[in-house]
Amino acid sequence: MSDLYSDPMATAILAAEKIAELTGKVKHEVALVMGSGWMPATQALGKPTHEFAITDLPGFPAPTVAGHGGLFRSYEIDGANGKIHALVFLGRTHLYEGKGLEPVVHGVRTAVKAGCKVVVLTNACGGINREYQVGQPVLIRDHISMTATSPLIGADFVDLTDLYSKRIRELVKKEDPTLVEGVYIHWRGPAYETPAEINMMRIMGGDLVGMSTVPEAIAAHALGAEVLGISLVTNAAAGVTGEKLNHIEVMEAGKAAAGRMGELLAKVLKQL
Ligand code: 8IG
Repeated sequence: MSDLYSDPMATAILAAEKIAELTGKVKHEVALVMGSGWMPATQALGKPTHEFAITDLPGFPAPTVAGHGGLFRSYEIDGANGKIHALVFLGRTHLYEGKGLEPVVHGVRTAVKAGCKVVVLTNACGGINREYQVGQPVLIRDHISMTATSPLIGADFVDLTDLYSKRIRELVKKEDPTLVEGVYIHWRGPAYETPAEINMMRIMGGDLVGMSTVPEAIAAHALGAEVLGISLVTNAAAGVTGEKLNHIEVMEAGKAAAGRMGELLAKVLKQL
């Protein structure tokens, strides 16, 4: 018996086989991981053909944060080049939950093993860049990891030069020329940053800060998938406005922007 920690790849293959069995679809082509506040955006994708609890699949722990409901859905979407089968994960495991990185990246590994060649990672995050507005989506151009850890183990010296696919970013910007790009900093959390830490991050070249996405991007890329990252700025990062950060307000800002995010996602999927 393999398990997630002793053999993450074998467990991802088991989970992918279970998805094929549950959905009757041998393959999915695209995966979307929906961050907090992005759930309502999935309405723009139409009706899913299937929905299951994520815990129906091998290797997934139950989520621990309110608003991060653990579900996965299968969609059939009309794309420019025929039907696209999309896997959508609602809710994710975060590094700050203390379960290690295996559960954090299990969803994207499962998706790639289920056939997905493109992985779209969405998140809600803090804006370091003073030009960003709350409710604004930003394409992730690159990242800085501040967690001193990696989902990869062993001599897996993966190149990350084009981690956030330039090809897909250009496609998305053609659909929505108002989109800007930024550098996402991964912070373990669960505490938000201090104002001094945000200042440091700005000097380092960070535009966005959050507690997800980076391990999943690395794990998906290491398995050969193309990655698109989209951040929704739901608060100004610590010290930017002088206001304190509040998880409830952050979730509300996500809900308010869901309409625009939904349209954006639908456009993105049609292009892939
Ligand atoms: I939403 O300001 C959200 N997630 N680290 N900092 C970090 N994560 C976040 C923030 C933020 N806002």
